[in-house]
Parts: sequence; C-alpha cells; structure tokens
Amino acid sequence: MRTRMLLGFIPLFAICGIGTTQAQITSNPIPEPIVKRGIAVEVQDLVRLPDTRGLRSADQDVAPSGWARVSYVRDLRDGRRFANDSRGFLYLIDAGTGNNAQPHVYADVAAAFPMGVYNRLESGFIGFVFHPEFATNGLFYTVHSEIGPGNPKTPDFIPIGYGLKDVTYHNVITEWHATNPAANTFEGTRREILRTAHVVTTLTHPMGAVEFNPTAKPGDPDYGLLYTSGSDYGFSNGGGPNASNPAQTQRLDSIITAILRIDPRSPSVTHGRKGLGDYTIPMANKFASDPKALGEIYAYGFRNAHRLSWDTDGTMFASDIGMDQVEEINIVRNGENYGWMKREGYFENGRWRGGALNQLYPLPPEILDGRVKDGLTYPVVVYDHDEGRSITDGFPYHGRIAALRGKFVFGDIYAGRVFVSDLAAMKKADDGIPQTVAPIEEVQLYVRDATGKRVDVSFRELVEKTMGKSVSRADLHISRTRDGELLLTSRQDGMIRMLVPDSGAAATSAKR
Ligand SMILES: [Ca+2]
Repeated sequence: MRTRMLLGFIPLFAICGIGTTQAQITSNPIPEPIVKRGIAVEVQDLVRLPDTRGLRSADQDVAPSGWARVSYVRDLRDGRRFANDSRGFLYLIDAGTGNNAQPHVYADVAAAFPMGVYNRLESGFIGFVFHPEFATNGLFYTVHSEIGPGNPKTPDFIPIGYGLKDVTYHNVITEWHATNPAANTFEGTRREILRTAHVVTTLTHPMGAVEFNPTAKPGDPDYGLLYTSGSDYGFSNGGGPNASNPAQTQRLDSIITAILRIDPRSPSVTHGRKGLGDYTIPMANKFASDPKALGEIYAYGFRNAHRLSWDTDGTMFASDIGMDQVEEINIVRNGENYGWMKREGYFENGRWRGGALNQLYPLPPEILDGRVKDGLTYPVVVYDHDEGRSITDGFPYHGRIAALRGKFVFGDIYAGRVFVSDLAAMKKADDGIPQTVAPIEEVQLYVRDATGKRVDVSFRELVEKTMGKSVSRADLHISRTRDGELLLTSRQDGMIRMLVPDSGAAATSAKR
C-alpha cells in the first residue's frame, strides 16, 4: 500500500522539477565559518588622495560621502603610479619616498564627460587601464557612466527588447591617446570605443573593470586584447519594472552578464570584423564565428564579475559578487557559462524557477558531485553572507611577503575582511565538480606603532581611524603594484595602503 502510494506520487514530483524534492535553503548555505589560522600581515599607509568631498552635489554622490572614491591603483613599468577618484580625477602619484609621494591630477576625466553620473558606488569615473605599450603608443582606457535621458549620444547596445525611450544610463569605454606618454599631465585626444545602455532604475553593475592580461607577451593571441568586467547591468536588483529579469541572462545575443574580450583597435585600422562599438572582434573568441552570438563575448553567466586578474601561468580569475547569499571566485575560460541567473555558487537561484532573487535551492546530488554535467562552470572559492556581503578584487600573490606567497589574496568589500585561498587548491578545485572548492582563511592585519610594537587591526578600524568616525562599510578594494605587491584602498577614506613584509622583524631578524 505504502509502496503504491509513493509510486503514485513520483510523476507529480517529476513534472514539478527538482525543487519539490529539495527544500529551499533559508539561511547559512555554507555553514563552515572563515577563521584566522595564523597568517598575519603588516599594513602601512602610503599616500592619501586629495579630499574631494563636496566636489559633487549631494544627489550626485554616495552616502556616506567618502574622502575620495579610489577604486584602482595602477603602476606603469617606468615606475609611475596612478589612481582614480570616481568623482572624476585620474591622479599621478609622484615618485617619492614613503610619505613624500604626492598625487596630482593627470587627467580631469569628469571635465571630458559633462553627462557623467556619480550617485552610485560604481559610477562616475569607474575604472582605467594602460595599454601594455603605453610607453610608446600613449594609449589608456577609461570606463565611466552617463545619464541616459537627454543624452545626445546613441548607445551601441541596448538590452534586447528595449528601445531608446527605456534607457536610464550609459556606460562608456573610451580610449585616450597621450601625445607624449612620458608627460606627467595628459595632453592628447580620445576615441569612444563602446557605449552601452542600462534600462533599470539605478545605475547597478555597469561595466567596471577594463584589463589587459599582464602575462600575455607580444605575439601571444591574448596580447593587446581588452577585457571588461562581466556585469548584469542591474537586471538582478537594479530596481524598477525591468529588473529581476532572468530572461535577460543566459543568452549569447546580449552582452548582459558577459565578460567581453575585444581588440580595442578600430576595424578601420585592423580591417577586421567590427564589434558593437568601434573595435575589432578577436577571432580567437569562442563565439567569434557564431552567427547567433555576439563575437565579443569571452565568457558569460556572471552577476557582477567586477574584477579580473591573472596568475603568472596565465590562469584568469574573476571575482563575482553574488545576490543575497553566495560570493564567488571563478577561473575564467573562453566560451564558458558561469551560471547566473540559474546558479549562485553551487546552488540554484530561486528566481530562475519563478521565485525570488534571495532564494537558494540545493542542486541535485548527481549535478553537485559531477556525475551529471549541466554545461555550467562553477566557482573555485565561495563564501556566504554571514561572512561578508560582496567579494572584492583578488590577486595571485608571488611577492615579498612569505606568508602570502602561493596564495590568492582577496577580501570582502563591505566587511573589509582580507582572505586568502591556496592557489594550488583553487586550480585543483577547477575540476568540473561543482561541490569542490578551495578553503578560505582570514588574514590578521597589523600595524607597527611608533615604538615598533605590533598592533592587530581590522581594515575597517584603519579606515575609521583615518576618518575619525565609524563607517557603515569598509569599502575595501585591492590593487597590485608592478612588482606584484598588494595595495589596499577604501572608497571611504581615500588612503592607499600596502601589505608589507614585517618591518619590526626585519630590524631584528632576516626572517620572520
Ligand atoms: Ca556561512
């Protein structure tokens, strides 16, 4: 009797899909906590960007209004260091020793773009990168945002199914050409290479990063190709009637959720295939010859893969900020699908099955353990929202700090916690089995006080001390120097800090 009843129910389960047999996860999807296991690293202040509070009106700034909204620090091979303030300045930080380094404006990016919009964390002058041959060709690239209504420019891409009347914001990549690359103030020309449109209420998850693979050498297929972040353009939680829209994801006829890889040179120069904007499609891109796909797509299925980095062996990483539950680091490969909005970490997101964005469901065991393939690529590192809220930049580390060597160093933007995972373990977790991920360990930061005594601190405490008040978010970002050391920045206090080998131990012992 009992057997017959169960059999009778099986077809019902089958037509309802996997969800009816596996209950929604309501909290703490990844129970194991992230703890400190003994890695401690000294952090030192390098230089603080100028105070730009009040530069923008309150409705064109974020709240709380930080000292300077620094997001990226980039070094040139000639030793010059640059940083952006999203309120509109690209600074050159004069070579100096320690506290003598002083920033001055290299380019007034805001002045170049009068339609700029500045009222979100990722807004205004969002990101920049130098061409690997900047020293000779003078080229660098910026990303910025503009208001949509009343904008005289027409976007190269509007999300499928929408028109100009729906456009709320523009997201623009510009190529700048410095007439004299050695000059310490920009003079030259610029060319717009891609302008894309948002149709959601707030400027949420625009393209942010622009990157060149730093391990590519002249002659390599990847050399001189520009990558963008992989961004959902707010189709998750950007607000208004057009957000929370799974139909805008998991498609190859749209740039939504995609990391793009482009040859930034105009087709008028390369005589190659034109992309959406004034750039050339690299024929090595997996979808370059697919008539149903956009050839500039390198990989897709990201919610907000806002930062990219490469290991010395060429392995590419993306930090993808999750929705309400799971943060992830992915190893990125040409043509692969990283799951959003079907997946969040190695879980199913409820929105894909008609539920809400904040819902998670477990994957069927045969998918989770890799016995059955679902065509998606899964993260190699995950953590959930009782540990942090939004994953920050991450970099493979091979620098001077012994405790971090061979690690991938990342953190949480909101909480300001600094984390590491073992690089070898991350590469091993890239095995096609969704449930295998690398463990995470938290780093204890410390400073040396005036007497040389070690004082343990959190990144948030450092920011609060500089600001002289408590802050609601640490706003941690990480940048990498030309020789592979790591810089910590906060959009709250505008300070650029560096992770350094122990300065106290260095005085007394050669080894810590
Ligand atoms: Ca947890």
